[in-house]
Amino acid sequence: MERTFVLAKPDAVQRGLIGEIIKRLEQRGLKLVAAKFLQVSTDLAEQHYAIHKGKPFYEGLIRYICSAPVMAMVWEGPQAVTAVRQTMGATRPTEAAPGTIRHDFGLEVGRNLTHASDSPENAQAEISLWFKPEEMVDWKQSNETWIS
Ligand code: RTP
Ligand code: MG
Repeated sequence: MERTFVLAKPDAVQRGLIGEIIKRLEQRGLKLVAAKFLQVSTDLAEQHYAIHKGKPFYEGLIRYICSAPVMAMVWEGPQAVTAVRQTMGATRPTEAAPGTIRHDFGLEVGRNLTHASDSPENAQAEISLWFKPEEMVDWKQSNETWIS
């Protein structure tokens, strides 16, 4: 089992798409193991996007992530990193495949609705940056009990 870090970015929150994003990840078969709704500080945004410091879009990206609340989540499943990035689609919504979140709800790379970790190593680092160990919920998903 693998875990990955996911953000519903400020545009997703403002547009009322948190539920849609969660719905698609649930339908994919992934399991939610942590979630919190928060206003991101500049400090947290800069740590999260440290890899992009110096790029032309960096300043705008930090302003975007801090511009409204976000929903931060950890999802678990087999190859969760790859699976979530497939469901999100390509970074540029105009290059994302139909049926992906970024395609179905957007057009602008600077308003692309979601973030998802791009490797298991980065997922671990991002999970520890955004969540305390005690905020992770250890639970068993039992379809037999809930679907009959
Ligand atoms: P993310 O980190 O948010 O999951 O997105 P990603 O891996 O698909 O894309 P990445 O290359 O890591 O870029 C991070 C975020 O920066 C914004 N961006 N803007 N204006 C631009 O050319 C540009 N390029 C990237 C996007 O919000 C992207 O998700
Ligand atoms: Mg990225």
